[in-house]
Amino acid sequence: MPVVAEPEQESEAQLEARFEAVINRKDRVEPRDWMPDAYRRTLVRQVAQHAHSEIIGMQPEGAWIGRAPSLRRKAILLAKVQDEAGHGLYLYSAAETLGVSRQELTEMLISGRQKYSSIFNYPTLSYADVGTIGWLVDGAAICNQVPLCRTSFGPYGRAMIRICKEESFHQRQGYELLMTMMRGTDEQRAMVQESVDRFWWPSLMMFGPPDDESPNTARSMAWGVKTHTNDELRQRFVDMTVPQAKALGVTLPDPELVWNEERGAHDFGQPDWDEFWDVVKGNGPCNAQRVAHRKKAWDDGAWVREAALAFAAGDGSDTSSDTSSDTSDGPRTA
Ligand code: FAQ
Repeated sequence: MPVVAEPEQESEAQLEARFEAVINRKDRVEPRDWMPDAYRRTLVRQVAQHAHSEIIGMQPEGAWIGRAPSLRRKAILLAKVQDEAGHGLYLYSAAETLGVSRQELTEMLISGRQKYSSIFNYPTLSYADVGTIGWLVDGAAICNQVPLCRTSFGPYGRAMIRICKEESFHQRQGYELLMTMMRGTDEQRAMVQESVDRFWWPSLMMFGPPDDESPNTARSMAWGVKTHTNDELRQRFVDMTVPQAKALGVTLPDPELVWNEERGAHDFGQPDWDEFWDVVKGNGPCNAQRVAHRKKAWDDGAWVREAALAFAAGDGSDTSSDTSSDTSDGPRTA
C-alpha cells in the first residue's frame, strides 16, 4: 500500500504570518481561516454590539408606529423599523460565523454583559424625533458604517454593504419628514428644532469616545476591523450635517460650531463625555426600559423557539391532519 504523506501542520507562527499577510493586502479574513483569538473576540464584541443596537434601536421609533399622523407615514415607519430588524439578523448571522450563537449573544445583552449603542437610551418625545432619528442617527450610522463595508472580516463587511443601502433610504425619509414639518406651522418648526436640540449631542456620542480615550481603536485599526478613528468619523459627520441643517432651517445647538478655513473643516464643541459614560454604564434615561422590553420579547418568544426546534427534530412532520390545502366549502368531517 503506498504511503500517503501527512500534510504538514503549519506552526502558530506560520498561521499568524499568513493572517498578517491577508490583513496587509487588505484582503478579507473568512470564517474558516485561522485568526488570532483576540481578533475573533474583538469581532464578536463589535458585531454583537452592532446587532444589539439594530434590535434595541427598533424601540424608540417603534413606539410611534401606532401614533403616526397618516397612513403614508405609518407605512414608511413600519418599513424602516422592519429594516432595522433585518439588519440585526444579518449581523447576528455574521457573528455566528465566529462561533457564537444568537441565543448566547441575546442572553449577554439582556444580562447586561454586552453593550448596544448609547443613542437608543434616549426617549422619543415627539413625532419630530422620528425624522430626527432618520436624519441624524441614521446619518451618523452611515458615516460610521460605509467604511465598515471594507472591514477585514468578510461576513461583517458583506452585511454592511446591504445595511448601508437601506440606511441611506432611512436618512432620506427622516430628512423628508423634517422638511415637510419645516414647511408647516410655527408649532411644527418648533417641534423640529426642539428635537434636533435633544438629539445633536447624543448623535455625536455614537462615534465613541475621543481617540485618546478609546482603548480599542489602535488594535482594531491595525487589524483592519476599523478603518477610521472615532474622531475622524465624528468630524466627517459634522461636516456633512452642517449644510443639511442650513437647508432645513434648523440651528445645531453648539455655540462653538464654526468653519475653520485653515483645516478645511468645522471646529465644534465636545459632547458631555461624563453623560456618555454614564449612559454606557446603564444609567441613561431609558436603559432599564429598553433592556426590560427586549427581555420580555425574548421570554414571550420562547414557545416559538421551542416549536421550531421540535419541528426540526421531526415532531412536526406529520401533516396528515393538515387541512391547509383543503379547499372544499362543505362541512369538515372529523
Ligand atoms: N455606545 O474603544 P472604543 C444604528 C464602548 S447602529 C455604547 O472606541 P470601539 C442603526 C465600546 O464598545 C449603531 N458603547 O470602542 C440604527 C467600548 O466598550 P467595550 C451602532 C460605546 O469598538 C439607526 C468602549 O466604549 N453602530 O444606529 C459607544 O473601538 C436608527 C470604548 O470605546 C455600531 O455598532 C456607544 N456609542 O469603537 C438602528 C457600529 N461607543 O466593548 C435603529 C459598529 C463606544 O470595550 C434606528 N461599531 N462604546 O466594553 C463601531 O464602529 C465601534 O464599535 C464604535 C466604538 C465606533 C461604536
